[in-house]
Amino acid sequence: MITLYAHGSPNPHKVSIALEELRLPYETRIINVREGGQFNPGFIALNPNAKVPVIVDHETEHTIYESNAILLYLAEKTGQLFPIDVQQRWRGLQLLFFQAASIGAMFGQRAHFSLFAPEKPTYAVERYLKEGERLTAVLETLLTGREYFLDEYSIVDIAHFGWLWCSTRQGFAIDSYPNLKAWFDRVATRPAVKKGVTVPLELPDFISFRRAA
Ligand SMILES: N[C@@H](CCC(=O)N[C@@H](CS)C(=O)NCC(=O)O)C(=O)O
Repeated sequence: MITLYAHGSPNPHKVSIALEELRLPYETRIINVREGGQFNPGFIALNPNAKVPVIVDHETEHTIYESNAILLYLAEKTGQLFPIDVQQRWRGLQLLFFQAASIGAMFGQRAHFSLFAPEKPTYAVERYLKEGERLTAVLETLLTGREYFLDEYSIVDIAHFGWLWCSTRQGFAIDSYPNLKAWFDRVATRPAVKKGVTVPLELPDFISFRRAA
C-alpha cells in the first residue's frame, strides 16, 4: 500500500495519474496547501521542502518527495512506464529534469504573476509570459514527428501532462502548437489520466483568476 499526500494541483496529479496507470493500491491524504497544511511539523517530517506530492510506500518503507523522483520510483518499482533502452533512458531522464526545472518552475511563476499576484508587476508578468511561450515552443519541437516524448507513452508524458493540464485550465492556450495539442488530446483521453486529475481533488476553478483579455 502507498499513501499519497496531495492536493488538487499539478505536481500531485502527475503521481495520481501514474498510480492509476500502474494500478497500484494507494490511499490519499489531503494536504491543503492553500491553507498552509504543508507547514505542519508532521508533514515537514516527510518533506523538509514543505510541498506536495509525497508518497510513503509501506511495503518498502520509502518516503519520497519531488514529483518526478516519485514517478521514477514508481516506474522502477513496477518495471513499467520508463524504457530499458539506454538511449531512450537518457532522453527520458533529461526530459524529466527539464520538466521539473523549466516547465514546472516557469509555468508556476507565470501563473503566480499573471493570475494570483494581488499586484501584477509588468516586468514579472511579461518575463514569465514570454518564457512560458518560449518553453511551449520547445515542447512543440520536442514532439515533432512523435506521438509521445519517448518512443512509447511513459512517465515523461505524465510529468509534462500534469502541468499542461493545469496551465491550459489557467487559460494559457496551446491551440497554435499542433504537435503539442495532438499529444495533449492523446494523453487526456487515457482512462487513468482522466481519473488521475480528479485525485485527491480536481484543480480549482481558475476563471476568477484569469487575466483580463
Ligand atoms: N518540484 C516540486 C514542486 C512541488 C510543488 O511546488 N508543489 C506545490 C503544489 S503543485 C505545493 O506544494 N505548493 C505549496 C507551496 O508552495 O507552499 C515537485 O515537483 O514535487
